[in-house]
Amino acid sequence: MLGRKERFACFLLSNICSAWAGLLYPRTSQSREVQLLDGMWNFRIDDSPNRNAGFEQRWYERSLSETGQVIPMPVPSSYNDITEDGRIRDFVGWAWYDTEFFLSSDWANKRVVLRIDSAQYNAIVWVNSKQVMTHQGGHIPFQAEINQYLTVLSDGPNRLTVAVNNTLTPHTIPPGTIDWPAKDSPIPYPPNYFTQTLQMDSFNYAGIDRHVSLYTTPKSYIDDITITTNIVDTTGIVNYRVVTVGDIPQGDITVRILNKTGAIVGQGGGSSGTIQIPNANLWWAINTNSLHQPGYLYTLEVHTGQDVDADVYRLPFGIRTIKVVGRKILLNNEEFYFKGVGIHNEAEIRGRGLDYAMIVKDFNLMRWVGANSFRTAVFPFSEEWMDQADQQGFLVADEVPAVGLNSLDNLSNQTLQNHMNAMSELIQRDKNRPSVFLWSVANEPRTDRPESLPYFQKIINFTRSLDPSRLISFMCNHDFNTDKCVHLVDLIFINRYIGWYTQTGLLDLIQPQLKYDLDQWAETFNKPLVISEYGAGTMPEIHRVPSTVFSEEYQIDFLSRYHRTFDSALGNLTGEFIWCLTDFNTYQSITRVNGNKKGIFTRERQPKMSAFNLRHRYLTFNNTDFCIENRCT
Ligand code: GCB
Repeated sequence: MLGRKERFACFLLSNICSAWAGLLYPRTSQSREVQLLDGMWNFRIDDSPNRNAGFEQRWYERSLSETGQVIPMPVPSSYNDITEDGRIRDFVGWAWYDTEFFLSSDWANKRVVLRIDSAQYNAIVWVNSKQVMTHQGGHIPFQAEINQYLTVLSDGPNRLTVAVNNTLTPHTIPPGTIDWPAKDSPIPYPPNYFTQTLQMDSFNYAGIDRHVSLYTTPKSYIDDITITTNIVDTTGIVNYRVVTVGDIPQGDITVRILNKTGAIVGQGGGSSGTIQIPNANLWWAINTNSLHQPGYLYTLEVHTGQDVDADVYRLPFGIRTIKVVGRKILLNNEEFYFKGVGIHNEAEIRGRGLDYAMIVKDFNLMRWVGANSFRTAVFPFSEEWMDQADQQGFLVADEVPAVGLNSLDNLSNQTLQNHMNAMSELIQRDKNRPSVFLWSVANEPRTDRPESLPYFQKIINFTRSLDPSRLISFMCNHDFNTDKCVHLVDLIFINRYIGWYTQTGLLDLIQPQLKYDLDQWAETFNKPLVISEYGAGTMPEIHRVPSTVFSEEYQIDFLSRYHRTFDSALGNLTGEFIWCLTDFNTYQSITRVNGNKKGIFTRERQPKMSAFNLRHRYLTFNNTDFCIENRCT
């Protein structure tokens, strides 16, 4: 059952209520099986002039290979970087995929769910020529029960067809535009020529970039679980709520909490309740306090009965609290400072899509530099990625893809609906993660106009109504005296580029101007203040003494001045997130030489000199005397 606030939110926005169906990660158990459909699929783009041939000719009614020439396409991956064909890299419109699968006859009497963990941006899905689901928005899973479409359960293949469209409009999250040459333009263009303009620097990777899976549940099943936790003295308080579908009497639901060794440490019954765990192991962040074990997870195990038809689901969770007190952030009632990294990642790693090796590599890099937190800029990362944050103990600022809402035209009712939808899906997916301390509703939105206020009031209130237990903010690039919405947030995040986008090359201006800026924010708002981005573009192996922009020395000089200023403002500052962990691909522009180069690691995950600088800072926090040139005073 939905809570009162959630029902009210759904009443206001009836078209987003589907998001309140459960999004539990597919996990095997005594009652559930999972079959991955990842692999080599067939693929073709629809480059017909109106991009509509696939629908006009009903490509979903046959094998894609019968409709024209197909190429092999790995799923998961973004299709853009896979071929040598610039038309595929830069394609805008419907891209078509299909594959075939068999099911074990054991699945005949089970509920079968098809889940796509992310398709960028719009997707339509058919099973055996029948449309089974649609979804708008990348980076978030969507799923549907498909039993009625599986006409050939045991004696033939099933065909799965997916059409994905990466077109962004002024009202999508993120927004963009399609630009056509003026009809009366005297300048010649090829026939049917158009371009897509992005309002973010990241490359608009597209395709099915995370797992596709089938999983089973019993016919009556656990649809959703919500856990919130609290701490009283040394006792962990675990509140749980289980949503079931089908014929499951309340009294049949049992809940157990297991510790890391599998011992039962708490029990409950019914669809909601509170379980107390004396002397609880709390969930702590890594690289923060050596007395605390980072990432301690319990398991909540739910059974819907004892017989063979019962459903069983195991959900990892941590016991922790996160609070704002004045200008401080408290994790488990202890003051916390974010030694953070901003990451622009994952769906764009060489276009490979979800990649377990790269997830582990990037977590190893974060551990190595001594970070304790990161921001998923500027879209939600995969659940496999987020699992590592829970397990290793990184606090996460979890962001929806609302990047580039930089004109008032973007702040329409239609955008708001899409934005709320994206927020509710993200919260539904990540609401049980101890690592997530913050919902970031946007990156650098147009919040410096009075007209923006109602929009941001609505999206922030809506987010709070869905999850009052976490903090809410947006990444702000305006000034303390120009922003009109920052009073709505729980803690203030500011992106700053003094010495890069402004005052380029003028290192001596960084400390006085940044200090003034931080002091003004602190005096104006009695809220925690965090630097959510600061960074300088750096070409690896370009060296200059004295330093100049784009050299490795400039990045060090730039960062050192920021760090000194942060340290001089420590009472006012509750954390810093460097921009960014690794270089990443962007759309082509003359300000980006082969992508965004503000990484402290290259795209190949090798350190620039700055990585050593940050490592030294984070591992010996408060030691500010690390500077490769003696110009940091
Ligand atoms: C920003 C944006 C981020 C960009 C970054 C940059 O302000 O928030 O998405 O990647 O600057 O490096 O330009």
